[in-house]
Amino acid sequence: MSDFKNKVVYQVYPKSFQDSDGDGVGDLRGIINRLDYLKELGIDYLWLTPVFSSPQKDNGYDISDYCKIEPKFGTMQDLEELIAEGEKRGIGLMLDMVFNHTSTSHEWFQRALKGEKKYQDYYIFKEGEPDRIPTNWESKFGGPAWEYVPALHKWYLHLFDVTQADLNWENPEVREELKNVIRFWKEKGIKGFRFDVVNLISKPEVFEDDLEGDGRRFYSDGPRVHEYLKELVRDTGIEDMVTVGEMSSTSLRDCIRYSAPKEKELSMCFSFHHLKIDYKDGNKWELMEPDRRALKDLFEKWQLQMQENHGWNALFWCNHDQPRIVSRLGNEGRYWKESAKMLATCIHLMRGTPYVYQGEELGMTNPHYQKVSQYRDVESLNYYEILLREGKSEEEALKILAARSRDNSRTPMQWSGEKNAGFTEGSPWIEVPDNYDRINVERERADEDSILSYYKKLIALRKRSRVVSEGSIAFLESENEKVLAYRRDYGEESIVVLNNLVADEIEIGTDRAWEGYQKIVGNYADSDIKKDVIKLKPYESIVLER
Ligand code: TEU
Repeated sequence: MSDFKNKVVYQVYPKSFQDSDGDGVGDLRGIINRLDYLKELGIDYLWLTPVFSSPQKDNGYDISDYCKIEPKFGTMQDLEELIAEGEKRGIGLMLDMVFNHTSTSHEWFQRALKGEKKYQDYYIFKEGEPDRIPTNWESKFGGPAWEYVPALHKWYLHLFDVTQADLNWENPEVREELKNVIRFWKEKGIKGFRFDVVNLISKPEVFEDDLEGDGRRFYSDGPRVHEYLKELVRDTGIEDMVTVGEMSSTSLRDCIRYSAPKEKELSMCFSFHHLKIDYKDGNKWELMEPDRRALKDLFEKWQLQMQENHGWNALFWCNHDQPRIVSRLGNEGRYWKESAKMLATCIHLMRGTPYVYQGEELGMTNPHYQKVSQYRDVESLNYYEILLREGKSEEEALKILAARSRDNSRTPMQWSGEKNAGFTEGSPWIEVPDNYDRINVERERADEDSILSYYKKLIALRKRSRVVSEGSIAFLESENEKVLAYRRDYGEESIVVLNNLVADEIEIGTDRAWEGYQKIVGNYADSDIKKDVIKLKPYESIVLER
């Protein structure tokens, strides 16, 4: 496995990063123009969400050709230039492989629709009557997971949008096709891959109704998933590349297997349990205050078990599917800056590889849209209708979207205080939040105390400190749900990390774990550190080193 422990990955959502041609949609050329910014930040890998040919029903996660570039984003030459220009700056490109499904516009699906048996076997088609749906499973974007094709007299499975048909991994020809996609991109000089919902690829032998849930228990970490991953990695020779699997509703046991080096599957996994701590009864569409006790317990459990079993965590708060973390667990008002830095500290110094999602390093917030017409995401638009049908008022439904919509993170990158935050000369495909005059790269770059400057510090610390990249982890203050505290050790080197998760002042004893340590990083200039007690200010983070 390659050495990724001291690396940091930056995620770009191309549609919203930088527009170079004034059509209001970000593009590859825009990213090339911003590479110096990423180099300055100190990141090692750039993960691009899908830029392949796609009708864009799900912003590129509906792929119609895995080896072509969507013209909205640019050309193959642009991508090659991005690879080469990245390389010059020590930044490797990671592409997003959406292998659980293709767009129904993909040639394979189109040929299946025309009756070609070979291509029908590429997908999960079930013979049947229009009034007898094969199972009661639900799509992750709302509604049934099956769609009927009258001309074929068959249903097909789509765990996501109706235009995203699930591939049949049981079919060895499908697996070969997908391996060829990896080979194609590897040849171009791609340095790593992110695999979209890759723990959903193996479906059960028998398709049956789920009497307890929406069907996910039958296909999450499915029966042959480990076998398929091993085969894919082995046959494409990507064991030494950085690979991360997105694992939907996964188990800790499976994540250990996906990421333990001896298994030769992936470098690391994204899991989402820590981002469901404000879902009421596990339901994303029911609001609840964040349960910090649960958050702490999850971090402790996953960090310690992964450590014990040689698994490796991807560390993250934000991505293109999650609301902005400062709006969610931090404070958008008085403690905006402190809380954004504190949240960064929590993640960056644990055991694993940190991911920064575009704009997170600025403390970008949710946009607080007021009208349904401001939303673009297929999931948000579907759920808005579902919530109304369930009897919620428009006002309630909008409140839920404002907290939960994936569009919260998809607003344009805030580069400057100029028109459209410097994202586009044209009219942006999705509205820019109002606060761009205050929260933007130009301002934060010039400010040593900014959130951006703080991210640079954390990234630089990982580069110089083996204890951050390789050290063991042990948790402190386990009983205190307002504090996330841990210690990392590597040989003689050691750091203690203390994070106040709330706006209260908190005193901690922590068995005086900081004796002989000195503060090296923090989000307040002065800290109240005494021999027996540390007083943490609202959202204060202190990193101490021995
Ligand atoms: O997301 C997988 C996924 O299930 C979620 O993050 C999903 O958006 C959320 O749980 C719904 O509440 C991946 C991609 O990251 C996402 O953008 C795609 O839409 C999805 O797969 C389908 O490819």
